[in-house]
Amino acid sequence: MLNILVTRSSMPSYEEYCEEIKELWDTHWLTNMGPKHKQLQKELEEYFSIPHVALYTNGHLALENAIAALNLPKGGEVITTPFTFASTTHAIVRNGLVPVFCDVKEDDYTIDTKMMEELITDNTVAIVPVHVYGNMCDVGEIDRIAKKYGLKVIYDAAHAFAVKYKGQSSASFGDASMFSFHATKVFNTIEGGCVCFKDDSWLQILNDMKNFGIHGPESVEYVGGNAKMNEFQAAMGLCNLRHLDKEIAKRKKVVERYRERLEGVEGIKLSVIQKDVESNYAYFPVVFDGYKYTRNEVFEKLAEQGIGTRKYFFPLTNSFECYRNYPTAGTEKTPVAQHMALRVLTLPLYVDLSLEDVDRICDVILG
Ligand code: T4K
Repeated sequence: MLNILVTRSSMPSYEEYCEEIKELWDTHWLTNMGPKHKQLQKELEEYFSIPHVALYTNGHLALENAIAALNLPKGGEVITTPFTFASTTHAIVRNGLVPVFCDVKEDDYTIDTKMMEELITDNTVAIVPVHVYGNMCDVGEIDRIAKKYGLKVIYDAAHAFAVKYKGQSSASFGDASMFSFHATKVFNTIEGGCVCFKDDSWLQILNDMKNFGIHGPESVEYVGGNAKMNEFQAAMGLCNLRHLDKEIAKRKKVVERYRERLEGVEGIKLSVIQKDVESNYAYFPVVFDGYKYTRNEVFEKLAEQGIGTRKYFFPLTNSFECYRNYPTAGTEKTPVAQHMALRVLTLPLYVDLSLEDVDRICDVILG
């Protein structure tokens, strides 16, 4: 009986983290944009090659704030995908906007730009696409459509840390991109996230909004919340960033072994390797379509052997109970996404998953 979970948080050594947080006992400075926060922000701006990074206590609040910063008219429609984590759709709705669900592509599960234009109405105000599993959306086409119709674009890049398209960081597309630094992500700050953007005017707005809208010592300009990253989170990020390249290389080996074992098996479909994209090997989704076992059977077979997998992303967000009364909801409007959601399973993937364990997982799937 194995005990393999779908992922496992990357962590620095105990000693490295203790060394990083040691000075907090001297300064007693624990949060509110302290020195670790400032340092991580600077290091990430360099890492992403982007003028601005606003750090957050988690990715969800980063996305909510990024959308709020656009100051879009309430009731405006936002084109998005239902093949994502609950967070994406909730962030749109919690901003008083209406999600309009666009279907996804069969080969990489990202939003299908061919279907996008027919969903645009006079009420459309923005597009929130998702670089799902780290696969890049068609950023060129999204940019063209956004410009044609005067729409804002905020990427949910929660899965796309360290991904590059034609050598350019995934952080550099659209009006802004949100990254999640949750414990389960390629790069983590325990919980955490950020918004990356180029427009200098956003800096003050985002920094104010994550700090109760406080603009200056005696001025509150926005109805903000509290979404600041604290110093322990930032310290974890500083440590993890040092090891990231090495870790991604290890993830790559795991993914390559999965591909060696599962590629070409009848009824098993793997995500396409995208042209011009440098992957972060964040997730390993497998679609069981016409295979000798259904997705749910494979899930059970693996679970019986103590191997945890996830049905990311089932159910689709447009089938959530809380969106039942939205006229735009309903999985029948996004048949490809629904087809995938019923058949996809993400297999265990983390830095020190051994190739022997990958083989055992594949043996169970193929057995
Ligand atoms: N947009 C997208 C597209 C997202 O995928 C997410 C988050 C967001 C936005 C929002 O970003 P954040 O606000 O979360 O920063 C997980 C994560 O909680 C969530 O961050 C992530 N997406 C989503 C896809 O997955 P669960 O409920 O599946 O996680 P959980 O707790 O079952 O953990 C999965 C496995 O990870 C465990 O079996 C073991 C391992 N694990 C987990 C934790 C919590 C660890 O090794 N260490 C840990 O501390 O949601």
